[in-house]
This record gives sequence, C-alpha cells and structure tokens, in this order.
Amino acid sequence: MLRHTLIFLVKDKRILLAMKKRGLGVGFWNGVGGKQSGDESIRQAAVREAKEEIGVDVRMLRKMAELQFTDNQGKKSSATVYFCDSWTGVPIESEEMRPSWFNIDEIPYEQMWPDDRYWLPKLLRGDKLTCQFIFDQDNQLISQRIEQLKVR
Ligand code: 6OG
Repeated sequence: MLRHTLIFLVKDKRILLAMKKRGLGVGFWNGVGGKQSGDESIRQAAVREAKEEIGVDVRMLRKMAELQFTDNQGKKSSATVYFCDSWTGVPIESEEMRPSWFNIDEIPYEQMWPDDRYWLPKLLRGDKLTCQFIFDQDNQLISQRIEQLKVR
C-alpha cells in the first residue's frame, strides 16, 4: 500500500497550508507531505518532505490521524497526519508547494481534498482519529468512517 505523510504547522490559532503545484492533488491546499520511500520510517518521511517542500526543520511531531483512502479501482493508500508547533526555518515556496498561513476558522475547504472538511476541524479541536474514505471515479467521496485513533 502506498503510504503518505501530511504535516500541518499549527500555532496561535493559525495553520500552515500549502498549495500543491504539481502531481497528486494539484490545485488543492493541503498539509505538506508525500510518499514514504525506501526503508525510512513514516516519521522520517514526514520530516524529509517538510524540508523538501517548504524548507523547514520540524521538531516534535504530534501524530493526530491515520487516514485510509480507497479509490474507484479498490486501490488503497494511507496518510499519516501530524501537527507540529515547533520547527526551525521560515516556510518558503518550492517547485512543489506554495505555503500560506490561514486562521483556523478561515480554512478554504472548498479548495481542498473533499475528505478534509470531515477530519481537520476535529483534529483542531484535539481529537485523534482513524478515518476511512472511499472515492468514486470523479474523486467524489462516496463513503466515510471516522473513529477515535486507538493505536498510537
Ligand atoms: P505526492 O504525490 O506529492 O504526495 N493526499 C491527500 N491528502 C488529503 N488531505 N486527502 C486525500 O484524499 C489525499 N490523497 C493524497 C498525501 C501526495 C500528497 O497528497 C496527500 C501526500 O501528502 C484522497 O508524493
């Protein structure tokens, strides 16, 4: 299964989203992240992607959610979601992503993956979740299941 990472920098009621400039999810605001590769752990992948995509060194990742996606072919992928409130460096644009700060009550869900509106508000209230989403051929959400995260 393809495993992805997602990190959201979160501080003082603001959240850092980044506009995906190419590839999967182009045109959507999202956390920063990408595919786990080689023999790295999922946390190592998350750290590496944050550096590559917005130039920051993240510290103290808080695991907030485990998302599972199934596409219309039945193919499954996952995303492990972390919040981070401690990092060094200033987020900068890369070839892949353009970062921008948003107030947590002004998150542009209409320009994000359609699943995000169901789990991100809960994470921002402190919930830790396990979620399953099924998409149809037009990338519309056709099924969802959201539970409290059990395994850490
Ligand atoms: P690269 O292809 O750039 O990684 N991703 C999703 N994020 C959300 N919020 N919802 C989805 O619903 C997603 N599917 C994929 C994971 C792609 C990035 O896009 C995220 C990765 O961070 C289906 O390596």
